[in-house]
Amino acid sequence: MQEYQSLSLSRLRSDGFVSFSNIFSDTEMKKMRTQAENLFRPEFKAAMDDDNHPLYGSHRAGIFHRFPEMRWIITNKGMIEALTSIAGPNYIITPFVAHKSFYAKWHRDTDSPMKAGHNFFVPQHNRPIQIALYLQSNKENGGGLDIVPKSHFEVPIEVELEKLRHTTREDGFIAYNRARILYRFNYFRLKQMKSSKPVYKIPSHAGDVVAFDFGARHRASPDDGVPNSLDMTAKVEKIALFFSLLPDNDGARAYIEYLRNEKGAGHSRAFDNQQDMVQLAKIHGFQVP
Ligand SMILES: O=C(O)CCC(=O)C(=O)O
Repeated sequence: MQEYQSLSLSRLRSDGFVSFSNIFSDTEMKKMRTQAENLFRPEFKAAMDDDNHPLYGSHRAGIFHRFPEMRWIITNKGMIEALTSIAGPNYIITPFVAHKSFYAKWHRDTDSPMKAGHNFFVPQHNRPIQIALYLQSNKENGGGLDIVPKSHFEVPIEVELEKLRHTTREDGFIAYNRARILYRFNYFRLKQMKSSKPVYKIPSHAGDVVAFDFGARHRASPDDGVPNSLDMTAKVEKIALFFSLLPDNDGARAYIEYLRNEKGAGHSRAFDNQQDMVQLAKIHGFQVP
């Protein structure tokens, strides 16, 4: 029997991203923005956070674990419906991070685990989904995301190339030369796949929820330095809330192990098994690790 897919899940699977409009009202967004700005006050900076980092801007980790007054965002009915439509019931969410003035360059979120030798994310249904709440519109000074639609289909080839890259002469003459030929073949296949894919700037507004496949090539829409209007004070500081959404499957378990033991091990340990969060999630039909 064919698996049932919501329209949103079909879009995510085929384009590598989907955007949910107006999940939060203007009033809710005002509240969210005030709360988020508040997080960046110096007294709320913990050892795991950054302020004005030259590459990463400012960020606050694990905000729903640390700041209970913001948990209304993850228990919002529209938010739960949107996340369920793409990750199914009993989905899992990892701790949220709040970013301020952070403009990530082109990358895939599968890059780090892939370079560490993992491939749990190769079947698309096992791949984590990145969720972004941008607290401003994506305008000239970049308040949202640029993405290359369908670039998530490149992931299996990227993984294959990474594997082949590690074949050395010590693996024997045949294995080494086979790897060289396959490497070239896959390299050109990937180049061809990449050649005809234009960049799309997702036209999100405050209140929307943007979801994208971990394997999609993306960056923060850049700040081109042009103010949004003649009023120079109109430039709104970029704030985004990010977290990963995992369907309740083997891919999720592998990713959580990877977070616990490797990437961000300190962060995930700090928020692991926090009972009030575990209970809150359970009441609302989802999970936190
Ligand atoms: O802040 C953004 O808009 C992009 C952030 C990003 O790409 C990431 O955290 O992976």
